[in-house]
Amino acid sequence: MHPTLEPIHQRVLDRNPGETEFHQAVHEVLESIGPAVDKHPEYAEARIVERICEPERQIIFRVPWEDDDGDIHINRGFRVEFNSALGPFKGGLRFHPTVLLGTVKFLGFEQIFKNALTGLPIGGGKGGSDFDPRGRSDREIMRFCQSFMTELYRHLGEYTDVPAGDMGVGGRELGYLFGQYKRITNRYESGVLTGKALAFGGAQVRREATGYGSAFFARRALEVRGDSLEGKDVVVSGSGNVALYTVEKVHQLGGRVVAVSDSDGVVHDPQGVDLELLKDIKEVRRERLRVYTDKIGRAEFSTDRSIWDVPCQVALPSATQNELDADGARALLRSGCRFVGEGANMPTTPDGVEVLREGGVIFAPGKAANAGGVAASALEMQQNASRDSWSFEYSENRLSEIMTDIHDRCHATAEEYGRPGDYVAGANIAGYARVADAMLALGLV
Ligand code: NDP
Ligand code: 2IT
Repeated sequence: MHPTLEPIHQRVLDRNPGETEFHQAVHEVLESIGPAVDKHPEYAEARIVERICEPERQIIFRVPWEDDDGDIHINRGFRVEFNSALGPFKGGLRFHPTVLLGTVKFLGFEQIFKNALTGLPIGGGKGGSDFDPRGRSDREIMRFCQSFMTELYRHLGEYTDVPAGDMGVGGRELGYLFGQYKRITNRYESGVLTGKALAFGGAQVRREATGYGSAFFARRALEVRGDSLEGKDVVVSGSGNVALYTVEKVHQLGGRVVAVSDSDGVVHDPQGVDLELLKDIKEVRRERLRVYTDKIGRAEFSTDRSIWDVPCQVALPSATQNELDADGARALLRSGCRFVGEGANMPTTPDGVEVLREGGVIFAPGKAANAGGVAASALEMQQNASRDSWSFEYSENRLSEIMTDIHDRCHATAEEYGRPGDYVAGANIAGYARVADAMLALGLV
């Protein structure tokens, strides 16, 4: 780490005890922006790094709700409004039992740089709750979302803070959240949430965007090296929103996804997973992945096998943070994997990244590779602001161009700062410089 950043890093650790995921995300960024520190003394003078590491505002609140049996539950809600130099705070909501303040801060911190990389006018934020949606009825989900929004609405606005989905939050949840926001505020403010269903102000391709974008990034990274996804065996962890639409686009681009997973285990289907069946299981029936083998006899479901042991040339971790560690990375190296692109946020551990880097694997960090979701959210905001709606084809083309731009900017920035091929350095420096320039221009706020 650059010597001037070390005390700043230490102060972040001391002031935010126990927030290990936040520490990990900050370390990764500070470790790689050293070359920008030398080139831009004006950033240090304005204390840009210190300011970026401190959220503008953090909201923590009680979320009481009643289940179908009349029992009362108390969850904790969060919204961390991290940085609004480039636009309104923007980032998803995660509903998952593991969510702590440090989880939301890691995601919000990543979001600042990711959103800057899109080149669109969006700041960074994140929110969520330790609510566990698994096994809950639609009515329970609705009551939880209504209670959550009854506090959160006062902090939101299309020019202030614009949430979207993340793990455990999709079109259904955003509908209940929007309904409650509209009821409390008496405003049909479409642009206050993105990822909405098409039935009420949503945009074409937002649902598909993170997965499609991740596949587009992989296509571009291979293309600049004279390679493609054509004929490649691909492993995609998870089977949620990001994973499903990654599978869809990889298949359209000529690759074959041979394994997907959920938190119970791994499906290995060497002939290529059946996407329609997966969508039916996960999106329509909301069932567990293990039922896949009821219909597809040739596939195997395993609870003790690591997905990274499935041989592949491309791996797209798209489930959750720290799911790909050094052992997983070594397994990928053994099977000849050439490219790892993070569909999820921070799915690779620092040790895992190190193994991949030493092994010569092309590695694309989440803040670049999964930026398609939030980019499509910004396009949804544009459409809502102009009361317009674009076609699927037009929206997908915009997304594809944005992903190519993000790739090329990360690639060029890495070269410019003496780290050719290092997308981590390229993404962090390019995102950081964009935010830093805006913060300088806005004065000490
Ligand atoms: P979903 O809730 O739709 O899906 C999450 C998937 O990951 C599920 O299949 C889930 O399985 C699986 N999973 C969760 N924890 C584990 C675990 N410990 N081991 C194995 N599998 C696990 O979420 P998304 O697809 O929306 O999000 C996935 C990742 O992508 C997250 O890191 C998110 O932050 C990131 N992301 C999402 C974007 C979006 O637009 N949705 C945009 C950019 C990034 P199970 O059902 O068993 O829990
Ligand atoms: O991690 C992410 O980029 C998201 N969950 C999407 C955020 C958004 O506002 O669309």
